[in-house]
Amino acid sequence: MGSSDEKAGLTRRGAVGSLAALAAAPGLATAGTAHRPRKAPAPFLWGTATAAHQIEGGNVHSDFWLAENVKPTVFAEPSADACDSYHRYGEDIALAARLGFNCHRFGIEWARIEPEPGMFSMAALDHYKRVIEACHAHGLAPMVTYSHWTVPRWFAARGGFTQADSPDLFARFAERATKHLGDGISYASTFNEANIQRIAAILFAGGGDQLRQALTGMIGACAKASGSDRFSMVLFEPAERVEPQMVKAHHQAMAAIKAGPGSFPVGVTISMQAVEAVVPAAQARAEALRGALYGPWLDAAKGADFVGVQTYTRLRVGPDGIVPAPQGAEMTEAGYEFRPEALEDTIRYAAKVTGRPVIVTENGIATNNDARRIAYIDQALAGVKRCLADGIDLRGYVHWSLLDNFEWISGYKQKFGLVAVDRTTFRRSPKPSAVHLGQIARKGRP
Ligand code: IFM
Repeated sequence: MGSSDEKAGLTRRGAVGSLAALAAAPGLATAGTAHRPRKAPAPFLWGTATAAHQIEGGNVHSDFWLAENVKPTVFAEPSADACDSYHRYGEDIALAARLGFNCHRFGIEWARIEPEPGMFSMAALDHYKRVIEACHAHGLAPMVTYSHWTVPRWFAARGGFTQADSPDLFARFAERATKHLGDGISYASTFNEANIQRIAAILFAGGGDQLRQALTGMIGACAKASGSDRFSMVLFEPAERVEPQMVKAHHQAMAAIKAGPGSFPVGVTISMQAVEAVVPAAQARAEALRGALYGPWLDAAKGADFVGVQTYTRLRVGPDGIVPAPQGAEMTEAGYEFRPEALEDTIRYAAKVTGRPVIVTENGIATNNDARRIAYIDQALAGVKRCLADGIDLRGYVHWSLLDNFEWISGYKQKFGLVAVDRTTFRRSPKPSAVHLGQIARKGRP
């Protein structure tokens, strides 16, 4: 006989059990059964997000590892050991649970699971099984990202998602991973920020010709090092070259994941920044930009169980195109405007366009001033609250990120974490913002 809490399903373990069960219940369960009435409201998801390459360390079979280490490279520094989370995942998960969260978003790394074409590593799959088990042991619902930008080096060297058969290869990986891990998964997304090429085009435009040349040099060096005439990385391709195959890959992977084992909601996450016209005359242009940036993937998400919204700032549009932040605006360490209000806008837009449940799968700020992180969180959550009050089907808030980590081409300088990581000892030190958000999470509804 368990305690009365256990009987009532109120223990942390019980809460996750019921999360998984409710996830599989009507409402968020499957696109096919979406119109059945919900039996009971699922607990609001409160979590932190991470990505395999950004925290694990030693991701040597991935395309990014090569790109970080060739010359020339656009990376400020290599990922190297990252946060050593490949070995310290247990510590990370226990910490997230202690802080008060009920969900943990992390990635499984294709390059580790399939380091050579068709060669699947049971050791890597078992590793991720242990990560999932650790989540359950600590009362966290595992939310798994199947692809967070990195691909196996062999896949990049054959042309990545520019190739017509790339959806089959991605779906094969998704199928093998799900066969091994599906039983324990509570939520999954196929791609992280599937539309990243469209956002990167805006971000990278600031780097001008110099960045473009450096990118060409780096990709050429990667191709040469791989004995290939090409090397295709998700982050650095123009959308037109990869998006059609990635959309197919999403659908095929979703079908492979749905084949089980396991029965859990599957979505796709989209980088969605608010898009605002600075004058009425720019309204049509702003709408057109919003449609171009998010449209194809919001369409794809209409057939998914949820849409993952990932918001950091806003884009301002004038009659001639994107304009800078207003003079004197507070800027984050990532170089864009401090704009927590953007989240409310993107949640509303994603819900309206897709008609699907929304989960905020990322939202956060790069700052060395943790008091500004707390202010950012509070203002973003005020928007979350208004969305819920208006009846928007919003199922959770997952903050980017649990740890200070490898911020892609910027290296380790930008601090998005609720928890600081010593770069030599890997010691984790929660910041006041971690305690702050954890306390909010413990209360349940925002
Ligand atoms: O670090 C990234 C993450 O990998 C994807 N979304 C945005 C984050 C902050 O830039």
